[in-house]
Amino acid sequence: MRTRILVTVLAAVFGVAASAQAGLINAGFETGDLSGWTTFTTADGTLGGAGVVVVPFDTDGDGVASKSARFRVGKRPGTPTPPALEGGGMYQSVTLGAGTLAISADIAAWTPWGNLDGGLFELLFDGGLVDSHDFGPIALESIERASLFASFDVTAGTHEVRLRMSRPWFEGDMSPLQFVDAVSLSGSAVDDLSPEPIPEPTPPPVPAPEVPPVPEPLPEPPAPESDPLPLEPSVPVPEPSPPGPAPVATPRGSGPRARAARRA
Ligand SMILES: [Ca+2]
Repeated sequence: MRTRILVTVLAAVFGVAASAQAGLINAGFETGDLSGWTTFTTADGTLGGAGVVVVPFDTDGDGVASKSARFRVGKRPGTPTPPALEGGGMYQSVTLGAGTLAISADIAAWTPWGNLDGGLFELLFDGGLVDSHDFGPIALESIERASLFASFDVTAGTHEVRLRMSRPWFEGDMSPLQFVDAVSLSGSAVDDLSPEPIPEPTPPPVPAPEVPPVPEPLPEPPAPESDPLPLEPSVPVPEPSPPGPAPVATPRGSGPRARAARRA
């Protein structure tokens, strides 16, 4: 019974969350992949020869690695020169209420080689640029970090959040890597769509268990009449035996020598 109620509540919670999509799916890439996101490239851009992967990386610089989306953007090899800003990124749709929306994201660039451009990061909302950061030249074996942030009012409905990264150079094995993590939406536009907390269902009153009548204590069994202690069997005290007849004194010297002596 309890299990069935719990399942119903969970289904209700997730059902509401899934239908409203109030907030980004997999905003911190903790699924280990790009679930919830759709990738794209610019006309002559690439996201990297190895594709986009999710790897542990300290994108926000707090000393702790967290799963982050990793790109290696640039102009796709083989496309005609001169190079333009090329690359790509990812986006997803989100349903919002009317109100204020704040978007933020942690970004970083890293290279073991050094490069003229770590990447231009752009944050777009419904296709419009709302914030950007250009890492520019990046030194040998260095990690550069920044964050994107924008806050504005939105109307109720479905909107698109997009991150675009680009560089003016060809992408190759020695190109710098771009990282994105903790894409976050907050504000009243998100809060208003958050599912109402569902109160715990009141469990039906549990009838008090019938208390079985306490059985009357059984009358104590009458104490058995105590038999008189059996008399100790009388042990006949043996009469002291009467003294025997006094021993007759044997006259000394009853032998032949004595008789001879008395005769002398
Ligand atoms: Ca993460």
